[in-house]
Amino acid sequence: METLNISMIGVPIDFGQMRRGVDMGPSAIRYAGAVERLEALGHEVVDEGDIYVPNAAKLEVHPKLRNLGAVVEACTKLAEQVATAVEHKKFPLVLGGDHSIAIGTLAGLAQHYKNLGVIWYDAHADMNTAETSPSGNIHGMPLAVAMELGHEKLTHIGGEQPKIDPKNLVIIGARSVDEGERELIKEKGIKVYSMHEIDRLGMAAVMEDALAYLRSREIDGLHLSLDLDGLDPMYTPGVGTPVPGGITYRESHLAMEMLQESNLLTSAEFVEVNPVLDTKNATANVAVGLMGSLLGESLV
Ligand code: 4U7
Ligand code: MN
Ligand code: MN
Ligand code: MN
Repeated sequence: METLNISMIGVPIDFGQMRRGVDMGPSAIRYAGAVERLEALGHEVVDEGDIYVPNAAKLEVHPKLRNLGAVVEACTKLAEQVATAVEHKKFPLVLGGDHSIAIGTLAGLAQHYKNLGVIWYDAHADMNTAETSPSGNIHGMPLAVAMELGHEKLTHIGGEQPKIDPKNLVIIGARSVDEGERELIKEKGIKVYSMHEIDRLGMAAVMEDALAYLRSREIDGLHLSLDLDGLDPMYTPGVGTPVPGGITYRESHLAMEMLQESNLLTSAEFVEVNPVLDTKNATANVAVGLMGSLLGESLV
């Protein structure tokens, strides 16, 4: 296994949605032993601390994009820090915070990777715009933004160009997809392995297929964006938008192990951990276990 120089970046933001507490996600993940777990695998880990998140009440508000100003400011800083990490040959490991932070992560990665692959492990498709969103919550919009759809203040973070090619995107675990998102998936030809495919084919076949697909796209980097609500809430109860019928704990470890074996992975983020909604920090503990499998732990 290749050992990495990991740059761990926390983003304590809860402004991309309405339930407070997900801003404590980075602390909860650190408390669950993320740094020690990865160092034990031989990786060099530099915990860069947290990105500054301004007080949303003092910044621009928008009727259909909740806390727009604060999300833009935090994501702009995150994009810069991720880009710097990649420049220095480091592996960015971003800790959320709600999923709006992926706008910054993808904008940062796009500075370097010109044909980035993305695995979006999530119950949701996160592809709404202000026009299609039922909630106005930006954590439901990062993939649309990365495809240059949505408010310019968001799409122009890290430059005006689209940050990902929809054909390089694979969504795994979807089971709550809005009408506008469904249309976009069809229109852009996005590869989705919903719970239906996971049930029918099994996670091993899904991951094999997903990785073969991404290889065929000749990607120059691969980012994993893992929303803890991708798993069933029985394993990860500390999330803001739980959806039953999700991916199991073992299936998730297998997916991470297969990603490690692929040798394709160049960055990752773990988001939506809300310890306030949790019991005994269960969700952060699962997140750290998955990080372990993703970055080289094996059972024997
Ligand atoms: B998450 C939702 F309507 N689609 O847009 C929306 F169901 O980052 C949920 O995946 C979004 O947790 C969930 O508000 C965003 C809703
Ligand atoms: Mn989700
Ligand atoms: Mn534009
Ligand atoms: Mn999400």
